[in-house]
Formats: sequence, C-alpha cells, structure tokens
Amino acid sequence: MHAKQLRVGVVGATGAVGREMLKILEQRTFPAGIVRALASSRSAGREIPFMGGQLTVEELGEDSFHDLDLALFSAGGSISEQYAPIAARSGCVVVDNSSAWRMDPEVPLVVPEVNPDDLAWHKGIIANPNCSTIQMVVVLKPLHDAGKIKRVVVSTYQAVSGTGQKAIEELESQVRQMFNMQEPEAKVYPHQIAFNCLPHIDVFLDNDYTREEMKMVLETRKIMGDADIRLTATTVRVPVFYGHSESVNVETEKKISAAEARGILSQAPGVQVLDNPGEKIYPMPIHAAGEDLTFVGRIREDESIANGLNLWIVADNLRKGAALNTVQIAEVLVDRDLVRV
Ligand code: NAP
Ligand code: 3JN
Repeated sequence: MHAKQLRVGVVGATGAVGREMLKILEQRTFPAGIVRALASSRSAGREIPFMGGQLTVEELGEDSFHDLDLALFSAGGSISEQYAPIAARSGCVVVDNSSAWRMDPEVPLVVPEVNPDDLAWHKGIIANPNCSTIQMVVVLKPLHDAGKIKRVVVSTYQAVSGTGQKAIEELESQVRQMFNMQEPEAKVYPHQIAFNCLPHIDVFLDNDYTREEMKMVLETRKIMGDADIRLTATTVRVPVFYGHSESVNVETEKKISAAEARGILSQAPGVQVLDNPGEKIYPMPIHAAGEDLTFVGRIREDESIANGLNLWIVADNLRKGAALNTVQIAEVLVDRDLVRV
C-alpha cells in the first residue's frame, strides 16, 4: 500500500497528549490517508477539529485495530498494556507513550535524534520515553559521543501539563481561587500547586526515589545504549503550564570545555543553544512552549571537578516530550518502510 494511504489511530485523542498528536500530524502533513480518534466511552461521539474538518471520537475496543496500520497510544499504562499487544497482533504497529513497555527488552525505546536505528528491530510495539528523559538525552548524546559521560546529576522543574488536562485546569482554578481570597482546592496533586513546588512526581518507591526519577535513570541507559552511565535525579512539579526545565550536571571521561560543548550542541540535531548570559539570554519555558526544539543554555564548566559541565535544558513537554517524539518515530518508521502496510 502507498504511504499516502496509511491508516492511523490516535488512542487517547481527547487528552492533553492526544490532542497535541493530532495537531502535530496535521502540522507536519503526516502521510495518513485516514486518521481515527479513539478514547473511552466517556467521550465517544465528541467531535475534534482536524485538517479543516471534524473527527468523531470512537470508543476504544479490541476490534479498533484491524483496519489500522499504525496506532499512537497516549491513554495511560493500563490501556497500553491491554491493547498494544492486541493491536500488534492484528498487524497494526504501535508507538506507545506510556511507561508500560519502555523497559521491555523486546521493545525499542526511541528518540529519533539519538537511536533511530533501534527501530529496525521492533516487533510491533515501540515505546516513547518519558518527557524528562527525552529532552535530556537529545543534549547528552552528542556530549557522550565527544567525551563519554560517566555520571549525570539532574533536577527537573516540570510543568503541570505533564500530568494531563485535569492538572492544567487545577493550576488555573487554584490561581483564580487564591486571587479571590478562597482556599485553593487540591484534587489532582496531594498539595496546592499554585505558587508552590512539589518534589514528588509519580509514586514513591521502596528506595525513596519517585518512579519519575527512576524512569530517568533506566530509560537514559537504554536509549544511550550504555548501562554504565551513572545517573541520579530529583523531579519536581512547578506551577508552570507548559515546558519542562532541567538543571543537569555531567561528568565526562574526556574533558569538554564550555566552548567545545557550545560548539558540539550548536551542531546537534533537534537542539538550539541559547546561551548569552551578558544579554540575559537562556532557555525558559515561556519561550519553549509550542516549539519543537530542545533548548540548552547556562553552559558552564563545573569548577568542582576535573571534567564536568553544568547545563540548563528546556523543552515543550507535550511536544518533544511526548506527541512530537511519537510522530517523529512514526515518520522514521514510514521513511524506513518499517510499517507493514
Ligand atoms: P489526559 O489528558 O488525562 O488524557 C487521557 C486520555 O486517555 C484521554 O483521551 C482519555 O479519554 C483516554 N482514556 C482514559 N481512559 C481510557 C479508556 N479506558 N479507554 C480509552 N481511552 C481512555 O492525559 P495525558 O496527559 O494526555 O496523558 C495520557 C498518557 O500519556 C499518560 O497516562 C502517560 O501514559 C502518557 N504520557 C506520556 C508522557 C511522556 O512523558 N512521554 C507525558 C504525558 C503523558 P477520555 O476523554 O474518554 O477520558
Ligand atoms: O509528569 C510528567 O511531567 C510526565 C508524566 C508522564 C506520565 C504520566 C502518567 C503516566 C507517564 C509517563 O509517561 O511516564 C505515565 C506512565 O507511567 O505511563
């Protein structure tokens, strides 16, 4: 079948990530003949604008995939666990945004700027990494190639859109409540998020790290193909709507000066260096929101060790962190003829 006739399903099409996926399919004129929007029975029948027309949301079911070639999933881990194998068995290739399949050795975990060749060994399911991992590895990979990374210490500043549509609404309504002298009501997060920071993303594990923190450790090693990289993370939710920021400290085997790092990163695919302290130029979430690149600045040598760098990395978490990376994976699958149509 010609690529133009690709039949694509978006699972979780009504959510924060799903809606961004539809936007990106449209913006990048993805070669789809048919696009179907799938979600739960709650939103079946709803209309979503797409390519100048409307898509009617269909309820996801086991028979949703037999006439699809490609499905982009963003409806949570339990939906992916249940439906991705059903889709793959029926010949529909899945690109999954959840953590359900990321660490499965049979499933490639891909950031197209870093490890596109891993797509060659897919068996029907491909995993999209966590947003905080994606924006970090597009910057780390060229530095790893230049000087071999030994250790990374990262702290994140993550926007509420990472939690989904209800969290975006919660920050909005808490800000409104506080300006009206009312008690802010917390339903999505365990504490008030407006004018606050929560060092708590996803659940706490037995080692007292959160699952978000451990995702960054394990996913980075798998994507970079280097089990020896040591990494430790602290992930923090901040009252920002769109755009995750990260403070990243990197120790390399071979010294990379700040000037060399700027040169390397200015050539890196998907990366833009914004680093001019004299002019007060550095990446910020207000500028990264709606953009496709990952921005890096505040590039400094870590003066406390021989071979260290400090970096500040910002990207749109719903785009590069989720929907865009998923669509980019799908584009590589199409370009390399890795979708069975
Ligand atoms: P969201 O705004 O809450 O949207 C959830 C979506 O899942 C909605 O479309 C919802 O449909 C759908 N859904 C829920 N239950 C369903 C069911 N039983 N059957 C079919 N569809 C169902 O959440 P989001 O922020 O878009 O995130 C969705 C998922 O994407 C997350 O759970 C996570 O796994 C993944 N994600 C990944 C990253 C990343 O870092 N790569 C970032 C964010 C999210 P209804 O409208 O019918 O409820
Ligand atoms: O919190 C963020 O900023 C990113 C959230 C990602 C997320 C949210 C709910 C479930 C994930 C993920 O992609 O890791 C999951 C999941 O475990 O699938």
